[in-house]
Amino acid sequence: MKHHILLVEPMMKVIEDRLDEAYTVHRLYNPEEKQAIEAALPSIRAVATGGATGLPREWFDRLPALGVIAVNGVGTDKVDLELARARNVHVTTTPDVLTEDVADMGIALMLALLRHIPQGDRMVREGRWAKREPFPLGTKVHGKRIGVLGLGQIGQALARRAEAFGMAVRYWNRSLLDTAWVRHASPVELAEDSDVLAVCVAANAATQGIVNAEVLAALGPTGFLVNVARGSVVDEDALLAALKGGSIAGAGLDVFVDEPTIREEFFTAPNTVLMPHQGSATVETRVTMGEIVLANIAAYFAGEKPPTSVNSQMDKP
Ligand code: 8YV
Repeated sequence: MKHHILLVEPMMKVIEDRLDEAYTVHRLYNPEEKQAIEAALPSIRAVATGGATGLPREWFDRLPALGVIAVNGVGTDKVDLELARARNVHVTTTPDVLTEDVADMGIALMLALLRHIPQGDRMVREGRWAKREPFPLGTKVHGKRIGVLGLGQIGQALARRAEAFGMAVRYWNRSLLDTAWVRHASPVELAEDSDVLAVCVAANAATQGIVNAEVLAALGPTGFLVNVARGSVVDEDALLAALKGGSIAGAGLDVFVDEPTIREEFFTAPNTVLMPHQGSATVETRVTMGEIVLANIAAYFAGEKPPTSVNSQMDKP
């Protein structure tokens, strides 16, 4: 008999096919499965979910047999890790494999923002170029300072790319790292010394709203913000006010607090490039991520420790 698993958000078809082959998959996002899911709750032992979705707390109570939450991503901010540990539930992620793609997205947003790529594309398509409509000059990237907020794997990959573009790298990170890049003592000091502030910091209680009004004021009217981390690390009220008031030059954002529903003010905020959380979204990486999810769930059902469990101090396999 197949084990029951709960799929919280869709994955790639090739991965879902393999899940279907191995398990009875209950799709939480499919309203037609609501009743079947209610009936299956006591037998569901594994959950597969996205990093930005996680698993709401109340599901721990609804799933008494839960043993593993396999996150298809690196963020664990939407899973209560303490509760998981207390309940002896493994939480697994897909480390390493999405680093380069998220860093690419950070650079893509920066270039799109500073060189007006979305506006140019629109102008050409709408025939306005042929009418010789003037196009605003961009901002030179080469020679500018990039401040990387959070110098983990993604931050480092982004910093390496920025260096290749001729940018001077500085960073803020909670812990001191063995690197030649200049470290600033606080996010405010980093923003003060940056033309582009690239947010790569992991979301948790300590980093919630770390990019606040003070940091944005320090970035200043010629400074650009890029966020490929999580919406929650930026104070969106302060960001919208800074964009509207021109106290920062613009923002390139892949992530938002209440995504996929985002605040309507973002649609009209000046100098913004908005993406629907696509940092890790390449075919190659999503296949690799999916394989890690499959491996973690398979290991759990085989009675082994899931290979990329983040709560490794748990005593059971
Ligand atoms: C994914 C992510 O977009 O790694 C993360 O934490 O948020 C992203 O890689 C997401 O997990 C897919 O739903």
